[in-house]
Amino acid sequence: MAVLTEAQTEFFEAKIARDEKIEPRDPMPEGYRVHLIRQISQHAHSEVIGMQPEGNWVTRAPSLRAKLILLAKIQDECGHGLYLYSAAETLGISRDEMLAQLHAGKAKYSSIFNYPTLTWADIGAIGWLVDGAAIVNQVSLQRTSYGPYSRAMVRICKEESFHQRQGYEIMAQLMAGTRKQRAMAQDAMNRWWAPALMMFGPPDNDSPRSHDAFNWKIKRESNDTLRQRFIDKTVQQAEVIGLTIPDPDMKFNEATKHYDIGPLNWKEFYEVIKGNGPCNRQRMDHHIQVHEDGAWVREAAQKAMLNGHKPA
Ligand code: BYC
Repeated sequence: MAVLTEAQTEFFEAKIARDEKIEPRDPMPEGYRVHLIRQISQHAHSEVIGMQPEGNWVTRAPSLRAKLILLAKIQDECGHGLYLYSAAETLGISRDEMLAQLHAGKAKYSSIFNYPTLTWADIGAIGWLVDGAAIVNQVSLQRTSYGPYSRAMVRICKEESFHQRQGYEIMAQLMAGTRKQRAMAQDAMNRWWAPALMMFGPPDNDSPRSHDAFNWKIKRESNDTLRQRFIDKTVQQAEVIGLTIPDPDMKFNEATKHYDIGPLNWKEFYEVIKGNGPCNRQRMDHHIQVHEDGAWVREAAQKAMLNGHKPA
């Protein structure tokens, strides 16, 4: 780990002050590099682990059209993981190291993917609420200070907006259906609403990483600001299709022009990110198993590369 010279520190700070992107070969403080590796690798792991709850419904999608769209969405998530692992690799960590950290429980992934997908409506709720929340966070991250991360976000956001509409379409179709279908959609809404709000991270007064993240312009808006933006957008979308927000305390605040919500269960959030959510064990076991099963593919690909074969 090289300590920056005074001139290098000045160069880095001047670029940050001018809102210019930091690029892989630029001098950067060690803390900045480590902070980014943590966040980008956790973001990548989230995309990849996020394929599991959706994959649960590929064979049971209610039509060929729904199945094709779901498959395309899951493939997109895999692609997002790849852009993000590549962005993190520019900071001097290998993909193997990132995966080892995930498997050892040292790297987190988004809390949201530790909840089960019990019905087809959950696929709608994930697309609409989870991808919807991800977009709000990621649009903000397009302005992050690290060039490769920022550019990955631009590309990812374009695809996420299609995902969000895919989910909303499923919810709208169910809400236009039978009493049983409407109940199924509402049940999914009831189970996914609070976990989706907690995706934005802990409240601002309990967010230890935010201070550095703001100084280095990695984070451009706070957890609570983004959470509120998502709430304001989503309440109206729910109303249009007749879904009820599962929060008896929620009300529109005339003074602030925002929706106020009731308390969230942060104890549950911390349990989930500690590994004690409903599906943590299942998600990690599956990831490790598939990684081990795929070892021969990685070995064969590496040997082929060493023998001079270029990927197609
Ligand atoms: N889940 O100080 P804080 C998708 C951790 S996937 C788990 O506020 P920060 C999709 C946090 O890491 C989209 N852990 O941290 C894919 C920290 O612990 P460590 C995923 C969380 O970094 C498939 C501690 O709590 N998006 O779209 O300033 C299908 C304190 O938090 C969570 C991203 O990853 C959480 N929800 O802010 C469908 C976005 N929240 O690391 C959809 C990129 C907090 O110190 N990440 N923690 O051990 C970020 O924007 C920020 O890292 C966060 C947290 C806003 C999440």
